[in-house]
Amino acid sequence: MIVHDVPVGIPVSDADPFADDVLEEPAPLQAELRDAGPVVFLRRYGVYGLARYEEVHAALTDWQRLQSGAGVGLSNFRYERPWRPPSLLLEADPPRHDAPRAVLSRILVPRALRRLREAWFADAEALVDEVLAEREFDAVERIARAFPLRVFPDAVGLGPDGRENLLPYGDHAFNAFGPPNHLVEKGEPRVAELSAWVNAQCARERLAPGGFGARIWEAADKGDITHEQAPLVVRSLLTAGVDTTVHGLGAVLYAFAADPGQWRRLREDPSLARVAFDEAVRWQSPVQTFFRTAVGEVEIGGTVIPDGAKVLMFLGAANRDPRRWEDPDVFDLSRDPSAHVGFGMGVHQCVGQHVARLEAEAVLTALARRVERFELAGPPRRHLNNTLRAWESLPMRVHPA
Ligand code: HEM
Ligand code: OVM
Repeated sequence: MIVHDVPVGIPVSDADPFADDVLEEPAPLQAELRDAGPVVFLRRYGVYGLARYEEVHAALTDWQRLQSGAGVGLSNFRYERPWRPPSLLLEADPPRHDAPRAVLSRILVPRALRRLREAWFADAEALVDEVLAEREFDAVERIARAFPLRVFPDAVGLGPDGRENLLPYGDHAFNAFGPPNHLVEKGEPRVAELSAWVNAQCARERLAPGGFGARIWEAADKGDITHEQAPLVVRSLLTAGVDTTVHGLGAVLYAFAADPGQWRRLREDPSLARVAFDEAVRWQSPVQTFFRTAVGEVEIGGTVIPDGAKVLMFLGAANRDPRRWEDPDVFDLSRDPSAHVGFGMGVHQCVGQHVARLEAEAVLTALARRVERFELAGPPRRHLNNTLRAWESLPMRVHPA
């Protein structure tokens, strides 16, 4: 273990937030870090951790002093070469961030998604019919993975071949924000092959007319972004748009399986579907952490963070901070979860959140119509990732309505 010099006067932790046992169950460390103080030095990695809602929220909205351009993982692009050319959105700061961001947000705003709604609701109904024929199935495989893979690649305009590469590529990208541990090593043998496939799909000729991808290229024709930028903006969709929604759906399905009373409420009032999804995103935080890099000396909660230091924001801990949330560990449809930081906050706040919500609404609405109750039919298993909170398997038994 590398031990970094410790700054004076601030709480220090030797814990490893990326160790398997912490990834398996992060709650105890999150509570410890929140209670230790507004800023905690994580000696193993030499980074400054924020686990309270107030500080995480403030950090997310302070792009001037906490940059994303040096990477939003542990790796500091000021000193280390990124594993792939940096994202023009996630890993860029204003003003360079702004044009790619404006293009994607216009393509992914709710009114632009309206024409997908009917088709996605019909797809969800069809998928629910298929699984209901079985009574017992793995909800990760048959719903959480199956639905996004059924609708999202078509919406982007991808061809039929190679779609099985999307999840492994995203999984590695999210692992790569963490330290170079065994989870990153596990992904490395396939990085070249997966990256080559993803990069090839970003070319104009590969993207069907009318899809998100083609619209990005049209924005380049209009001069909103350059033609050199277009493929990297498409790459953002392919990197960030699949694993996140899969694990978001896994989170909400698990929540309802574990609490039949909440499922009854959703069935009584299916218009709660979106609140339910956001509450699940708060409660499980499919994206658990992101980093920033200090620009100059940055004071947070009385601690001066030196220029170039990495700051680790625990979104999952902030989303369960009892200083902000009443009974934070309870999944509760009667709360207003809308201020959660599970999609981030500020200029980088998830540009795909309306896509994620539409997918979830389609799935939950179809299930609410046809499923009286579901329950776990066996022990659920976690999928470990340095950044994502995920299920590998959710054995489910359903009782049709
Ligand atoms: C940004 C989470 C779904 C595309 C973010 C950020 C978070 C996040 C926390 C902020 C990053 C930061 O502040 O550094 C999630 C979760 C999702 C989800 C929990 C599902 C439940 C999606 C989808 C797409 C997408 C479906 C694409 C259609 C992006 C992109 C960014 C982003 C491109 C970068 C935005 C920017 O830097 O301006 N997401 N996301 N996400 N997300 Fe999502
Ligand atoms: C990107 C991106 C955005 C959000 C999350 C993410 C792998 C990637 O723009 O490539 O995770």
